[in-house]
Amino acid sequence: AAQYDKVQAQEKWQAFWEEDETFKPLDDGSRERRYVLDMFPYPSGDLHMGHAEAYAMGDVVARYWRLRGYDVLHPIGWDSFGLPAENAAIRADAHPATWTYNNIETQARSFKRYGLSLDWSRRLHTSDEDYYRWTQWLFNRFYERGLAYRKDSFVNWCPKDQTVLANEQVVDGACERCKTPVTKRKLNQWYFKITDYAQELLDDMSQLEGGWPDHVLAMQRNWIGRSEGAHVDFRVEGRQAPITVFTTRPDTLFGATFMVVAPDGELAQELVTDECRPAFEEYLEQVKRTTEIQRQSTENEKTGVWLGVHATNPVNGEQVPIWAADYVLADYGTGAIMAVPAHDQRDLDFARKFDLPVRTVLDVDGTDPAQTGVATVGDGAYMNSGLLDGLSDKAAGVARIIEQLEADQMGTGTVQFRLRDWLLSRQRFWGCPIPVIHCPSCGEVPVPDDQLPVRLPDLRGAALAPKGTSPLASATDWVNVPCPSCGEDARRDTDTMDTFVDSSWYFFRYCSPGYTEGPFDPQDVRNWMPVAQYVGGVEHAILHLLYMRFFSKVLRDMGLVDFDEPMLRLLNQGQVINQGRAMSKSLGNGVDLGKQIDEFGVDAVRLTMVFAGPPEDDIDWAEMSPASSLKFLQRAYRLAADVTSPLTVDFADGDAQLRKATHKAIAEITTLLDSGRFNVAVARTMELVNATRKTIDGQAGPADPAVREAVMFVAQSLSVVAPYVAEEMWEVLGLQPSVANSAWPEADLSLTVDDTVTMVVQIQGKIRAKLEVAADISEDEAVEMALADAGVQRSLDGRGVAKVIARLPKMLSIVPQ
Ligand code: ANZ
Ligand code: ZN
Repeated sequence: AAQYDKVQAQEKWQAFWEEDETFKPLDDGSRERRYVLDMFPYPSGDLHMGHAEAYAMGDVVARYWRLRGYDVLHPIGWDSFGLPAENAAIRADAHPATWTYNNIETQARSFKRYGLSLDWSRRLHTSDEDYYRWTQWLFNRFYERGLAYRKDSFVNWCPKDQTVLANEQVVDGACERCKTPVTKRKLNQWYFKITDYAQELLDDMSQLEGGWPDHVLAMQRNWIGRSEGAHVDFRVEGRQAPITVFTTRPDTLFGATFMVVAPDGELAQELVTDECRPAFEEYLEQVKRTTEIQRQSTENEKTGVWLGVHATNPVNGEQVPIWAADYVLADYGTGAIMAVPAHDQRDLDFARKFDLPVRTVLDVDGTDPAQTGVATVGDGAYMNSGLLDGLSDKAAGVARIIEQLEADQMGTGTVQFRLRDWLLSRQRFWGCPIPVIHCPSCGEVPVPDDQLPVRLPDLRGAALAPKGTSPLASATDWVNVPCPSCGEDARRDTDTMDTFVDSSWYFFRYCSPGYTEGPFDPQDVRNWMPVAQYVGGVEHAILHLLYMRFFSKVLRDMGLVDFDEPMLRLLNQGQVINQGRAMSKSLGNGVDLGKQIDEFGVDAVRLTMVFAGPPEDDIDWAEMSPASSLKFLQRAYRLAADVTSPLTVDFADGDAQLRKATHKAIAEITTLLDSGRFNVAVARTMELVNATRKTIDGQAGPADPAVREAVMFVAQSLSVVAPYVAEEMWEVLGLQPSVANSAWPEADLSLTVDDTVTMVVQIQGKIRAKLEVAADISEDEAVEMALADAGVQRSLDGRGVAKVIARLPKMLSIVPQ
């Protein structure tokens, strides 16, 4: 029997698609445009099983939409700056570019072999000069808008990588990349002011509901962390300005018996008396050694020191002591809190440890926290609370006290976000240089746009080894430059940008690759964006997806784009695991993608990925059988080889039963692919293959016109998953190449209706209606149809249904109430 030769087919069609530029969009407005985007890869070695799954899913969408007649943009590029390249370069005494671009070439070859429907002409690398030039240009725009600024602060420091980390890159107190426990360091660093957009990043998620997975939206909502509450001012004797605290429970103000400030904030330094300073300094050293996670843990034994000063509680004039303790964070709220031990567990633990007063101001459940050691929270009847006594509802209490504080000018209602500004300075080499020059006279001066890019100097090998300062500082010729504004001797900024900056705008660049007047042509972006489908791993649920949303909003405010949200739909594909666990070197359970492809072919590997389950679910490769996928593909191919009817045949003359199966399959698979249920679509294709085989081997035979119609659709439907075999089938059918250029058929619904039967509807023994219904009608459907009938309605005369007796599909009897 005829066989499809997988290796030969792969080579043949890969060459054809490339030569034909099959996947280059027309971009002329003749068809509706759709942009399908895969998160671009990091060039770490060759492609692996995880890539294979993610890109298979994106390709299903891209190929399907092409068949549906859209002009599809499906680009590829590389996120090619980053630490692994730099570390490899130190080890190999080479330049990071060597490792980077070698890996990119390897991956590019693998992508092509994997049969992805990509437009290679738009390929980009974020480490290319003509890309990072525009990253710097964007930095300048952010700077002009006050959205890029420098400040001194304690930052997360990875002692191993010798670089700062954003909060998002600290996982369980350790460096996300190398797992080394993170410490704190005070540095002057660049930040992007993402907090200006906190409310909008939250609000605009309403535009993403339904298009993005709920759990991703929940994670973003959490990360942004909006809290409603109040700022309350506490006066300190001898100090001009009051200390302002942020609290979500201003209604518990009468129970505030002490204050706590962050030990590593400026306030503590300023407030501490000379007497208390030695103990404080010692405590501060201890705090710097603790990780963020330990600090925030509620389990932790409370620690702290008194600063030697008091403040005045604004509602009752009481003097309360001010402490420094590490459970208060310097960079949340105002870095200072009013402690209400009766109603906040952390404050209560602290009060009991240091013997501070506990005053209950809310009766929640009759218990007394001072006795039980358990803080009571939530709504309760106010007590010892002056103007609040008599109220018993939190919302009312909060509103009442804010009203009073505002009247007395001692506080205001406010909203606080957990989201911090985005720390973007990195003391590493292989990244985009921050385009700023520091001048003794002019201060910080952005490098003028016409002098961009600020190219990386040529450093390699040992020169890149981590020293705690940026490697760029050692390139003195590069560092020392005249000030662009006054000409005096000045120094370049020696930090590079977080690589998440690079990946926050790459999808815009794809719309107009090679554009030289700006990062992108606004008209091209208007044409293609927002992205109709974004595909990538859930590990980016916070970082990348929040940053790129932020960038898009800034670009919108600059007038460069005209939408709020750049990605309308998001698919997080699952992971490929093996024997129940993530693949890892130490477990030795890795599966090599190249070997799988050599053995079973690209189509079988892709089919296995897609058929395994819903795209969002993990795939355990140990439970998969690419061999049976290959067998199925051979079976599908043989259908095409068996067809004997001429090209010009009239399908209308075909076998009715197979036609019905085909058109049912068209209708269902269309709906399934539209709704992202790719695995079920494959299952339906398999059913159609079986039905077609039966017809070929049965009375109708291989010359029946319905067989040709069915096999054509099998090829089209398979082409979104297993493109090589589909092209071979299309060719064997005598059709013009390629199936990727063919038009998705429309289901003829008249062919799919099932046989109908007359159903009699009786009410109290009298026939009230006769309805044409499907032979396999369900009781629910039958009742629904009956109740919709005018005769039945008249007879029921407003009465409900007490009971139905069904002998379907012929008879339905209704007993009214
Ligand atoms: C008094 C109080 C009484 C509080 C009470 C809570 C309960 P969220 O919801 O996370 O915004 N807080 C404020 N700034 C802080 C900081 N920098 N470090 C640690 N804790 C801080 O939490 C806000 C609450 O966390 C604030 O409300 C404050 O404690 C504390 F019965 O103020 B509350
Ligand atoms: Zn100057």
